[in-house]
Amino acid sequence: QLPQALQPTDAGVSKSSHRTGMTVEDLKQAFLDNLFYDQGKFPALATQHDYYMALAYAVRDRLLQRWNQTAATYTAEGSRTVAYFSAEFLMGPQLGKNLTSLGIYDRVRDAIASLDLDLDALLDEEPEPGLGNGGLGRLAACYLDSLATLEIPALGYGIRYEFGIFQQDLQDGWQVEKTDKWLRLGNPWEIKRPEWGVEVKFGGHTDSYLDQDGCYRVRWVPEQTVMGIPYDTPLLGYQTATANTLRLWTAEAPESFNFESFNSGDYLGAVYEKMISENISKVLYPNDDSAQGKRLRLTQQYFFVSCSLRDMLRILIGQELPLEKFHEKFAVQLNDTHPAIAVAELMRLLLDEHHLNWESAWSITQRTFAYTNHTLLPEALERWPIDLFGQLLPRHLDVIYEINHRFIDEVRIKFPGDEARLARLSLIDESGERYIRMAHLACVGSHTINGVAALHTELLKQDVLQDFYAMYPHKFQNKTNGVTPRRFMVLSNAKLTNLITEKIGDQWVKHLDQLQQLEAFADDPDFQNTWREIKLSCKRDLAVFIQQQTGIVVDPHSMFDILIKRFHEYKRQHLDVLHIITLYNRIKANPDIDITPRTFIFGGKAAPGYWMAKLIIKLINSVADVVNRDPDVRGRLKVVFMKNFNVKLAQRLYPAADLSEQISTAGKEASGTGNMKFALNGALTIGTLDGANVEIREQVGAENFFLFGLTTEQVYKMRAEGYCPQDYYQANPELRLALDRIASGFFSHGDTEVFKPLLDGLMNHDPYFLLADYQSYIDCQKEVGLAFKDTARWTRMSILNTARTGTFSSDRAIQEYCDDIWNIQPVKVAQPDDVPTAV
Ligand code: NTF
Repeated sequence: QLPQALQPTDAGVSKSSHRTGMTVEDLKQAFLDNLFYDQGKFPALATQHDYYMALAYAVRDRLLQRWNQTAATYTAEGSRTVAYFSAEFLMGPQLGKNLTSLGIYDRVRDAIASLDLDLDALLDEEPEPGLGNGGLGRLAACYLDSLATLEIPALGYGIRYEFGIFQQDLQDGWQVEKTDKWLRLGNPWEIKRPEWGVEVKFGGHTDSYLDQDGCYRVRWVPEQTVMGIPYDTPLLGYQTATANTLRLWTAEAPESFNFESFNSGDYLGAVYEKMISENISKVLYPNDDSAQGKRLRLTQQYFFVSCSLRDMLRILIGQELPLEKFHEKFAVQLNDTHPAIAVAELMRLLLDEHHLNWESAWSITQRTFAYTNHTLLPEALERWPIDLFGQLLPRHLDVIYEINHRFIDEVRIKFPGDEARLARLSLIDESGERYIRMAHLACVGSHTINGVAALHTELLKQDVLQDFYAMYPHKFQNKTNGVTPRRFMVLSNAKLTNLITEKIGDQWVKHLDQLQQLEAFADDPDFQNTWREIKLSCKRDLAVFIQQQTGIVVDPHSMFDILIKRFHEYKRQHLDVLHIITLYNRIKANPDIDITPRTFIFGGKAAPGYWMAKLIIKLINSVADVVNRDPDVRGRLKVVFMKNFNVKLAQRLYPAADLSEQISTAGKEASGTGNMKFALNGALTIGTLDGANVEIREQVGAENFFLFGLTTEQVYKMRAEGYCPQDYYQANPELRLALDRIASGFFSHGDTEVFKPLLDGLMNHDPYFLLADYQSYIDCQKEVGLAFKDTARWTRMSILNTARTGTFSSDRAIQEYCDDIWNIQPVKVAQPDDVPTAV
């Protein structure tokens, strides 16, 4: 019990206005103080980065007040808490986001301007924390924003990778990877908490013993120990006092030196252990949608999961709650199978370290976890070779065998005599080399399993997880993804935000359904004009940026046709390329042809080992070279590849888009979230009936969505009946010409070899049905071109897209998780009294 004087969270804290105050004068003073006292610089020596840091610390001071207040409230109330376990959090830059959340963006701009500095330039200094690959990591970040905004007690748990997703460069049109040294100049948003470090063990063997009570127990005798050190980042909700925590773990050696080696004169040997330990959190695996069974990857997963569960036990015990209440205190969401080892680790902790019996431990475990699946691709389902797993986590292997044993008994009762089913459901794949199936562990160990879009959840039930659906139908739910309007509208599209707020007030930012009120203005010529002017102005901004970055001049009046996402064959970036080549060929054959001018913009990274995806990037750049240089198509076609697509760049692209390309093969994209960000910003979609496209189309209306392509059913049928891409090639002269042009070396300085693997793949297998969907796509694009010329119609469609996509807010998604999966309520945190009401 603390003495009374130390009870308040801000006890003894200086309340002087430059530390917490929100006036322009306070903010300016705080900035100058930080420059002097934290950066140790005066203006003549300070770099732009020093200015950024000084400002970031000034903003962090304001967050800290709310953060401590939040922690104190949660502690006092013993609040039920969501723990979001994710190997990836693609947070994006924090400064602008925090200014928006605090409601001080304009004031800070003024404060900075009064010192003859430019806020945009300082915002640009922030390195991107790229701790994720793509959709899955960005979804986690949107969800943390909604959790704080909805005032739900939550912790994000993950890994503080020293190197995030690689920086993509281009050389001769090929992707080249560079390490991402995001921490080089320091990270002002995090606070290291070494006092909450935990030990994590690996390797060794298990043995058994009888304890004092004569109970048979298993002991894990590990071989290696590393320390997990937490770094905390505050996450402030939008104009609330709730600041939740993102807690990311760094691996350190327990001792900097191995003194035995040190004393024997083996200096290098002495630091070896430190080096090996620190490798664990060194780098993010750059693969999205593929699992490779690498030892370091399993080590990373176990490392952060073990640290996090131990941290949660510390919190539980600190609040004097019994272990039996673990699942009442915490709801854990497993973001895909990456943290699924948590099921075995919590069992181990409860059994071996806290001596609960199996039944109690299992009941707590199952009531703690829920599992989200994010992919239908078979190659992305994680499996670990038994040998590797057993070497690293011998005790967990025992626990998994026991879980499996009991689970298989359950299956036998429900489906007597069905041996084939047992083999399919088993946590161990025994069809060849033996593997542990992490999705199966997650399904058995969780109370709820969800997909991320309606179609995806149906396909999980019918296909990928059909045996689990037969076993546990009550566990399955759908939770369609969502995106945060704070980052992807308020922060990134200030112009549209202001227009919308003028028309319908500012409540839509937290209640995105209210965008519906914009429908009333969809045909209002004045509103339409303003809407168009804003889009044009965003396009102008982007055009300037494109010229700076690439040297390519683009016309803001042309249609901005954008495809940005990770590179993968199923996402079919090369189908877009076939459209570009088709238009190009048409113009070459008929120079006077009437074609709606377009600027094709691409962005996205390919996994470094995914050779075909890299070849598609090369193809885009090769086609761009020819098209952009050809005077015959000038003013009609431009092709731009923006390198190093990340959250920062995304924020420039969504507001400037006319057309959003969502063209994956039906049945392959789990949901997509870029599709939602585009529609929210008034872009129209050309897309297949895949992932959340289906629901976007339902919401915006079929007449405001450009649909093409095979349905999932048709794709399945065609695959079953035998699909022959050659037939399409033979029958379609335009398709043939497009493919032949690539093959002839026309886009590759006469080199007929470079794109051969890509073309051979398309002609002979085409597993993603590009050739089958080609004509439908081309026809649909023609419609798009015509619609764009009818500006009033296009503008109306654009307004309706924004107006009708409110349901794709991550607030809606998180509310559903709270109600249907986590059973958790908001907790009100008091606003600090000295905050002037937000502007
Ligand atoms: C991605 N999955 C899916 O490919 C997207 O369709 C989906 O929108 C996001 O998850 C978020 O749910 C992955 O990134 C992964 F890693 F699971 F393959």
